[in-house]
Amino acid sequence: MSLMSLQGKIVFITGASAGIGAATALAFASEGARLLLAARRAGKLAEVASAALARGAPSVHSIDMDVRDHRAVQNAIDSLPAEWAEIDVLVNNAGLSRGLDKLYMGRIEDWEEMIDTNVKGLLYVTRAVVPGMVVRGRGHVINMGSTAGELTYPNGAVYCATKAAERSINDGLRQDVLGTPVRVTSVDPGMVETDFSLVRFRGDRDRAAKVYKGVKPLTADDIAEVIVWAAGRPAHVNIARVVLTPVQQANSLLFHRDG
Ligand code: 8X3
Repeated sequence: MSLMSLQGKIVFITGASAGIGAATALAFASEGARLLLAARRAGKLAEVASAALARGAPSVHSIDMDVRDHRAVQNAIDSLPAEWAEIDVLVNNAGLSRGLDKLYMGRIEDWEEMIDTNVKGLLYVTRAVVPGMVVRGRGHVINMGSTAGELTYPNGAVYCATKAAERSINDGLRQDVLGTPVRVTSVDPGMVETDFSLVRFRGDRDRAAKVYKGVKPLTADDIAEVIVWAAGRPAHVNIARVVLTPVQQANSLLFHRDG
């Protein structure tokens, strides 16, 4: 079995300034990959870039990009310097949740932000990057899904719908690249302790902390390890989907909380 060496590979990660995206950047850096990092927060992204270089990435190129703007996404990919243009691995990580409300009481602007980022943003980046992979005859797209995409939970209909859409897009893309060597993977975590809940509750730390109460959640590093593992499989192996949860979580509705 010949594992895929990640040394010198160009890995493009969206939402790379924090959480799972930042942890994934560092994990690929440890494998000697070259990192193309995109996010909206240039300051935070610069910190991740420095840490990645310290971890062993031979080079890092950062792009200030909002995945919700399809022209900006296409332009960013079209204008990459030649030495960065041949993306080997795309990690479609940018995503967020906003609010936890009954559907009929939800805020329209929260819905737009989630749908524009998690669904349309994923499509825009995929549309801009995958044609080059098909032409080059190599590439791997790794999408961030969620247990929320398998089973809808109360007050989360729109967020869960965006992750159900990710599941459909992931499976559709795999069918549409069939006949090329391009691989397509979805990594679907349950509860992960990042700024996810803080963002969902717009900075309300007490409410965010309650989400993780009595449960030992997954960490961003746990997810990054799985992403790097999927990318490192031999070229003939496609990992279609990985679902991972804390031991204290059975699915998106059922937890065992201590105390
Ligand atoms: C994140 C998992 O259950 O908090 O996608 O929505 S959950």
